[in-house]
Parts: sequence; structure tokens; C-alpha cells
Amino acid sequence: MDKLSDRDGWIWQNGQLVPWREATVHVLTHTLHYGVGVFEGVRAYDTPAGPCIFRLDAHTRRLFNSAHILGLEIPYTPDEVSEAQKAVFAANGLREGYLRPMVHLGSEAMGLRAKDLSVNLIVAAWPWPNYMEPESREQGIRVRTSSYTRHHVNITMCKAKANGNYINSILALHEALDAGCDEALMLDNEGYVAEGTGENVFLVRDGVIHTPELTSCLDGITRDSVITLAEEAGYRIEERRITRDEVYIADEAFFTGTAAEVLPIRELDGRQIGSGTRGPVTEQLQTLYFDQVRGARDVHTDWLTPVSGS
Ligand code: PPE
Repeated sequence: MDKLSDRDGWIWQNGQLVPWREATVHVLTHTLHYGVGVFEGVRAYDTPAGPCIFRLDAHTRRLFNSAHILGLEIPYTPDEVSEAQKAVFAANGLREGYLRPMVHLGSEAMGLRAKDLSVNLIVAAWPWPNYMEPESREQGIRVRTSSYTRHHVNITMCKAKANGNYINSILALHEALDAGCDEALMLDNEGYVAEGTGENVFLVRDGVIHTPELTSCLDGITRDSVITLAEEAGYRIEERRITRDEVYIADEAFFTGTAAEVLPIRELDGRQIGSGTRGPVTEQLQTLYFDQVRGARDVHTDWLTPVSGS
């Protein structure tokens, strides 16, 4: 198997572009043991103006917010972190790909009481096509409600995209995959629909779009983009508590996320949703989204940051 760690290229590590295989950390890295770190998932797309990072400023801002929530002080300015993402994408000669900025604590000391550890930043970039089969964009995916509850708001912080939060996501996702589904739907501790393991969720009923309020899900940047595009297309959006059975009887449902993009859900817990394939509203929003990220629209041009031209 090709190993992600064994390839040519460059990774930005603490202010420098280092050769891909040499971008390593010590085994006593604090974050490796306890999960206190924060990260981002960002995509860049090929556009008529060359490769552009989608909503770079919003992702950088969320990285700083995540760090602030966990009490980590990133030793760079937001501009420097945005420039690092552009630099590493350009250095790897990519036209389209995924960027992964990640902030982790150093290996100066072990233990829960360790304080004043170094705060380190890496940014990697690689080609990462959507991890679902291409047909799933048209036909939708099969989803199962997770037996694992999404984070309670006072356990780990849902506004932080924190490394450790993803134990919950991975437990839920692997349970769904083992059951032959493509993704899990997670409910919050009161039983209301929260989100996917790495996506926000939407449903459509009688022409109105519904999505859970932000209390127990990540403040997704794709979610925000899709809400903006949907409102501009004339849809009403209701952010509110949603129950699992409302998804069963929705006309359409879909996930949004940087990695997942806009992905129709065709089935939840063995119940067909709507027509059992991508619905018209989902298709329209998908088209708007892909046109937007690929620079085919003349609105929201500030959402696209060219990789070169810094
Ligand atoms: N909820 C969760 C839990 C989540 O991890 C993501 C992103 C979202 C919602 C959507 O947020 P946004 O990307 O800003 O629209 N998940 C990232 C990690 C996925 C992975 O497989 O790793 C992503 O999509 O980059």
C-alpha cells in the first residue's frame, strides 16, 4: 500500500517547508497521547484564475477559534497561517487538493499537568478526491443512526475542531461502515439530530430547508456557504431541533463538508428518503456549490483565494 507518509513533496512545519518524509514528531509528543490539538480541513479547486483555496480566511479563523477554546496560543498571525497554506499548496505543484493545518503540543513534558508546552503548526496538502464513490454524488449514500451520542456541549467543545473530538466520529463511522452503510448520523445527548461524523446535515421538506442549530454540531464552513447559496436561490432555511424520524419522512436529505462537499443521503436506517436518489433541491445546491468553488460564478469572489499571487 502507498503510505501517505512516504511520498515526494513538502510539508510546512513550524515556519519552514520541509521534505515530506522528514516532517516527523517525537513519540512523546503530548498531543499524540492526550489529543489536545486542533486542525482544519480545507480544499483548493482549479478555477479559470488558477488554483484557489475555498474560504481560506474562514478556515484560518476557525483554526484560531478552536485553539482559543482549548487554551492554545498559536505562535503565528492568521495572515501567516493563511500564507503557509498557500505556500505549501504551491510547493506541491497541485491544481486541486486538500489542505490540513494542524496545531499540536510538543514533546517537552508528559502528563496531564504539563504546562507551557510548545505549540506547533504543520500544514500538509495532497490530492484528495471525494472519499465516496463518484456515483454517490448522484445516487446518494446509505446512512445509519449511530449508537454513539454526539458530544454533549459541556464535555468536549463542539465549536472547536479538536483532534480528540474525532474519537467519537471514528467510533460512529466505523460502526456504520461495518454495518454496510456509508456514513453515520449522530444524535445529540437529548436524541436530536446533530451531524454526520465529518459533515453537517440538512433536510428538505415541502420546499423548505431545515438544518440543526449549532449547539451540538460543528459550525461548518460548507454549511454556511450552502445556507448562503440557498437563501440567494430563494429558499427559506430553518435552523432548529430535528428528530430522527423527521429525516425518515423528508423529501430530501444531504450532508455538507469540506471533504464530503454536498452529498445526497438516499437512505437512513433502512428507510428510503424521498425518491431514494438525489432530489432536485439537493441537485440545485450541489451545482451552485461546485460552480462556486470552481470559480464559475461571479458572486462571492472573495471566497476564492488564488494560491499564487501572494
Ligand atoms: N462536522 C464535523 C464533525 C466535521 O468534522 C466537519 C468537517 C463538518 C461538520 C463540516 O465542516 P466544514 O468542512 O467546515 O464544512 N470535517 C473535516 C474532516 C473530514 C475528514 O475526513 O478528515 C473536513 O470535511 O475537512
